[in-house]
Amino acid sequence: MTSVDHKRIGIMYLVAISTFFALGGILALLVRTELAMLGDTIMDADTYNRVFTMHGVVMVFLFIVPSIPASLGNIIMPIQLGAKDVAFPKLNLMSFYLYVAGAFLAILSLRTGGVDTGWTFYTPYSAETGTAVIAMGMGVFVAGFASILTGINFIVTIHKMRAPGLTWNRMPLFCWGLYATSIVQVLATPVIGITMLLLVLERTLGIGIFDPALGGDPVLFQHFFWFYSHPAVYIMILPAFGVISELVTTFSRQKVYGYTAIALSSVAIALLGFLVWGHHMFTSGQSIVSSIVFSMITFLIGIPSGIKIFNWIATMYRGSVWLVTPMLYAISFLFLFTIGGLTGIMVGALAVDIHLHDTYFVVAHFHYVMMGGTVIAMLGGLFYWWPKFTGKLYHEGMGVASAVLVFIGFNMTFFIQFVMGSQGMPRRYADYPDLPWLEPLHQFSTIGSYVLGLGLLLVLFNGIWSLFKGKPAPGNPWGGASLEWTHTTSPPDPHNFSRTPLVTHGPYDYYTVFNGAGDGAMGDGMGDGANRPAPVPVITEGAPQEFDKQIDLGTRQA
Ligand code: HEM
Ligand SMILES: [Cu+2]
Repeated sequence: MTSVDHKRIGIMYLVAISTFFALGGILALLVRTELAMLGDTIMDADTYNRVFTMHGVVMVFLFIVPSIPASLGNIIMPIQLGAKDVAFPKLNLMSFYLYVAGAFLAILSLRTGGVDTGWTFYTPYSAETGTAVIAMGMGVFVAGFASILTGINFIVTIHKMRAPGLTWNRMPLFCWGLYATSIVQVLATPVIGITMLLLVLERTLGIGIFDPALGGDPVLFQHFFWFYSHPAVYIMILPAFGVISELVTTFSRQKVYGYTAIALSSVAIALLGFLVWGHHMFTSGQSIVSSIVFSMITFLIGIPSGIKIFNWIATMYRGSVWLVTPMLYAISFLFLFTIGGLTGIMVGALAVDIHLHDTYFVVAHFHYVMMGGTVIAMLGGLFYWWPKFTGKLYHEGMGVASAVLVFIGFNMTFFIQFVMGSQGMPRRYADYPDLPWLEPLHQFSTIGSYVLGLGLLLVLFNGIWSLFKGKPAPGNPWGGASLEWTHTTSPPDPHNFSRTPLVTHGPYDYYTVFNGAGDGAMGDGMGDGANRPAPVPVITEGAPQEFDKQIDLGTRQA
């Protein structure tokens, strides 16, 4: 628990994050169960408010913001860069404990019954309610430091710790995703920190910044909040884009199509993301001109996002697609994130949002992005890198079953919510006495959430199974070409590499890696997957040793 090894810290994060995901998931199932029937099903409206708030806060601040970067990013990114560790290992450990401290404060709020403001903490209500806003606000404040420090650490690591020869345009796209994320973490997180502090000061000292009676402005809170929280949705999704880029190329056995476009579109999204916060405030009374401008800039973000989707599909085009668990998750992501993204454009359209604001349409939209996007990508990445950092193979059959259950359960739960939202089902309501015809739709959604929960349990079970019963993993079970596959054992040594690798080719240059000196035959990234040796089948015996020999440690070192 005091190790400064990035892999150990990443695993500690993974355990902590998974715990909060489970807690948030249980709360979600309680919320869904309450909605399954008209009237009070298992809780009253007051309890309901606290439960969905805790679900939202736990999922956003304790799970999804740290999720991919702090766990998979910490474990894998330094290895992909050919580094021994991150730039500031001790700071990395400190981030982890700050995160734990923040989580502790947030959980402390449960002692007095939690918070009932929604995860957005809007004033004036949050300045007045009797619930534990102060403990929760301070929890978010402290956890924010963990996020900022991780961001700084990753930026410096990427600038300073790349192995010789690993130029910017040879950097794996996962690192590019994390780099763009880190920029947002460092620039945006201080804003939410200060906002939470101001809210606490407003409650304790009555400083009059949000309270109109004291000369403040409650809408100012919304501006502050979304100035962080819109960029924060890119903290959530950019790492996922990075993971998907890795999965799509490895399992299509093709060089990634449009490397530069994918890398730079992440940075473009990170920067544009700072200019659109007002699309959350179309109905807040902000001026029509601002609303129109915010709406237009929101459409712009669709461009770099679309570029990525097209490039991933082009990477798969004429590749020999290998449908193992991580790739099933990656393909799920392409479907689900596209739905999430396109409905985002819909609610970004000013006139449409006036109608859909604060309905289940929005709930469905953000779950398609956060769960269908980030969570699914994280699961894919987890299965992909699991053999690498645990040294054990997972169970492929169970993996496939989980991917299928999660996909079906997720769509059952959330697709129907688009329908309910457009028919007027408001969000954050415990009951819907005026919309009785929605009851069967709600029930369908609730059953879907149980299916989804079952799929997720299967993932957990697979992990436990693998740790005890899984076969030892070879160094490169998937035939990847980036450093974590070609130059380290599974799991890697404490210092990752026996010698600092010298990098002479790009991260997806399969031809060079597997067929000796490159003659550029893989150059166009179209349809030449056959040039790569068949990777090792995951679960069956045999082949690993054979395959490992070719890419044995050191043979590609200069
Ligand atoms: C097991 C899967 C999940 C289910 C069944 C689920 C279900 C729900 C439900 C029923 C609500 C209440 C909607 C309302 O009345 O406003 C909700 C809200 C929310 N969920 Fe989830 N959710 C799940 C996963 C997630 C994940 C993975 C995230 C993010 C990482 C997330 C983030 C949120 C947020 C931010 C809210 C808004 C809370 C608020 O209104 O303050 N959920 N979810
Ligand atoms: Cu936004």
